[in-house]
Amino acid sequence: MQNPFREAEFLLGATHLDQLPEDTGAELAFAGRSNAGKSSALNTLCGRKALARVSRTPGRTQEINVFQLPPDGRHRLIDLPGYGYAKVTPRQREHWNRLIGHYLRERESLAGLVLIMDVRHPLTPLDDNLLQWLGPQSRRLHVVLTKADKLSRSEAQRQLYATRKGLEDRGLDATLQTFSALKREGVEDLQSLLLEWLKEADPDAAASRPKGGQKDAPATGE
Ligand SMILES: Nc1nc2c(ncn2[C@@H]2O[C@H](COP(=O)(O)OP(=O)(O)OP(=O)(O)O)[C@@H](O)[C@H]2O)c(=O)[nH]1
Ligand SMILES: [Mg+2]
Repeated sequence: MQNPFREAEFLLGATHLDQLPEDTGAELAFAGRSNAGKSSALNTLCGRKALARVSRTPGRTQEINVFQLPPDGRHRLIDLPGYGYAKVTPRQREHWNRLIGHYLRERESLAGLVLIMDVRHPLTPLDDNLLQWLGPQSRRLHVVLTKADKLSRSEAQRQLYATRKGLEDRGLDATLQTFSALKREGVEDLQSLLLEWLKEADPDAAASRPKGGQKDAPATGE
């Protein structure tokens, strides 16, 4: 299958759920602490330098940013606002928390969540907050320990094992990997997993059909 992520396009930034596109198809959301490296991971996934803004100032991505995937936007990538940025008013923080909480609980088309954590600081209390919002309906969860270039290979592996244990202790069924946007490590693993999720979430999707061509007859009627 060709890589749809390379042709992701920015669609809109939403500060309220009602600004999001119609809740159909399949979305893959990226969440994580402010400055964890979400936007960088998204850019690396898509092989683009500046698809999602990368900030030097933490907390820059304050909206739910929506990127549509070819050919028709039925599949989308979502860059959620980072949590845990200290320099915001309690009101703003409350607004973001509610926004992300509602998104995770209510978004029907959310096929899976990619939780981005700094490999040096995985599973902070704020990450736990987010994981609670995911709720018992247990959406697909993939944990990306990024900035792996900041540690030696063996240290990064140790963090990976510790995080896997931490997730198991919380009763969470998640896949996980190390990643580096800087060194472009782990990109293919992330791409193939997310493609798999899209296929599972929406097997009849237009994305897997040749444009304008004959589509395969599904085994069970559409
Ligand atoms: N060394 C290293 N630095 C990284 C990596 N990924 C991101 N960074 C740096 O970490 C900082 C934050 O990256 P962003 O991608 O903007 O993080 P974010 O999670 O989107 O942050 P907010 O949108 O502000 O919440 C930037 O200075 C990046 O250059 C990585 O894999 N390795
Ligand atoms: Mg960002």
